[in-house]
Amino acid sequence: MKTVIFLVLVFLEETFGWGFKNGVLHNSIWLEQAAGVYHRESRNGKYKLTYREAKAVCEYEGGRLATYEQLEAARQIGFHVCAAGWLHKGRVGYPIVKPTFNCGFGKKGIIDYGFRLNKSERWDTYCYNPHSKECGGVLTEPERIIKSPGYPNNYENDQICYWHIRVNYGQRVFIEFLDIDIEEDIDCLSDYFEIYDSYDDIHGLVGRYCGYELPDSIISTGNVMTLKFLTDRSVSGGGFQIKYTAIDLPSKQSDGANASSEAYNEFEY
Ligand SMILES: *[C@@H]1O[C@H](CO)[C@@H](O)[C@H](O)[C@H]1NC(C)=O
Ligand SMILES: *[C@@H]1O[C@H](CO)[C@@H](O)[C@H](O)[C@H]1NC(C)=O
Ligand SMILES: [Ca+2]
Repeated sequence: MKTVIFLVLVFLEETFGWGFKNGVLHNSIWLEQAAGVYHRESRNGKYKLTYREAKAVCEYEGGRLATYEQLEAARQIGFHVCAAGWLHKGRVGYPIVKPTFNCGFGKKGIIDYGFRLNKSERWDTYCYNPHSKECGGVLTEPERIIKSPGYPNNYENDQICYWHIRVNYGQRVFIEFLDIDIEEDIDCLSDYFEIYDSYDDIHGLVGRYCGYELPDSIISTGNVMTLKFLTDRSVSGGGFQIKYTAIDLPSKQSDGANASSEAYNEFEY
């Protein structure tokens, strides 16, 4: 029974490019890339950003606050997020494609809270960044070495890369770090490399990495993993080199490295 529910939900999610992140229905990175618009919340959780902070979050990733029109254009191609965020000039709203009663008051369109007089109110944010230097790709080989762009030369600033690894169903992904040199700071806020135990950057964050120390190897719970590499405006490094290998290890029990299995737990009601 559980298995059936899981398969159906994953199918729907992949179809619409949506998922739940912190209980919020959220678009996958694939749709966000197509739209050039994406939703961000504070690292401390939902509705924690003032207008000034929201602007900084977008600029930090090389983008800017989305305008109402940009958000609507994204909505037209399916961008849907059930969380109000700051927009250009202090407007607040969120895009609804599929109305429900607990989200968007049953209405479809941009749910518009208008231009806020109080810029100290706390919401999430919507950023626009169509020109991020994208890199990455979809990898289906059983084994491969993934390098940061330009490796072993320094990686570029303002870069965002996603690698989507998909091995045969029933197999799992074994990830080994061969080299890492990413601008180091506490909590890896400037540049970072992230691993998700799922098909997008919404579910199952395994870890965020920066600095020089080689992290432990990781084994996924399923046959997909997503890697994300994000850099800010200044200070670069040699980058990273990792190797993934498809392994025949059908069950989810962990042995050695523990990959998060959050992605799947959510569906086991
Ligand atoms: C503005 O909003 C903040 C956060 O909700 C609140 O603490 C503050 O009192 C508000 N200021 C005014 C003038 O209403
Ligand atoms: C992996 O996680 C499980 C459950 O959270 C825990 O019981 C187990 O000790 C962990 N194993 C390792 C090697 O960390
Ligand atoms: Ca940097």
